[in-house]
Amino acid sequence: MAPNEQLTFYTAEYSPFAQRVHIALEDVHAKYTIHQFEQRGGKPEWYIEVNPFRKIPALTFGGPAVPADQPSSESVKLIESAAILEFLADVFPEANLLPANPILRAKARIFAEFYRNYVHDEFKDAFFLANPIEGIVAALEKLQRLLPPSGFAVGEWSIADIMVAPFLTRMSLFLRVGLGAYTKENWARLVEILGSDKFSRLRRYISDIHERPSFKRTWISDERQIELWKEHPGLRRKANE
Ligand SMILES: N[C@@H](CCC(=O)N[C@@H](CS)C(=O)NCC(=O)O)C(=O)O
Repeated sequence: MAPNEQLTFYTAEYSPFAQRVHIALEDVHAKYTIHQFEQRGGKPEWYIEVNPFRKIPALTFGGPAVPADQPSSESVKLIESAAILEFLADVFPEANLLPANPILRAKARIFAEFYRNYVHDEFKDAFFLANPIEGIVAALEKLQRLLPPSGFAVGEWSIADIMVAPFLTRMSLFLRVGLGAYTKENWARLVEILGSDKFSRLRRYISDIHERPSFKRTWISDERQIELWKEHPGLRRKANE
């Protein structure tokens, strides 16, 4: 399969799932066209041809070069960020987004699965639903345990890190500026716990993510992130704090 086929990436500025794909596109040095949706929800009718669920991210691969809002029936339509990352790792093997060693490959997928199955919902529950913070603290502690003493999830940067990067960095940002549905008291506790020595390895990991060129290139500014996420009804602090 030729890595130089046409690629069109459908995204929106705020989207962490889409940022996963954006990071990988940068890591593999792909040539791609970006189609950016301006707001959450309300995708146009033509987009059903690309993603029947009208979600972002999506990628079209191959077929003729056409305007992004007139997708060709000849291109392959790819959806679901985790599957797209695997696809890009396969099509651009020289980028080493998945290690060659089968044990490390399995570990990369385990890390990603762990995040998906045990951390993601705790993040949403604590930050968007104001659930008790113990869940996210315990989940992050376990995620931290999966990390090697230094470096990325399986040593070198891989799809494991790309899967978690947009979420852990948003979590840090939200905490830094107090954006979340949690009460002020729970916010302060969370800041204290995650700032303690116990979480120094996770903090180092998040700061290493921030330093990755592909991450930097795909992260809109902190100010813009805050502006976009402030609009999210779930992140507003409950009145009865
Ligand atoms: N499981 C999907 C989740 C995609 C998803 O939920 N995308 C959100 C944006 S982060 C979305 O498209 N929401 C509807 C919208 O923005 O119109 C994936 O991994 O790609």
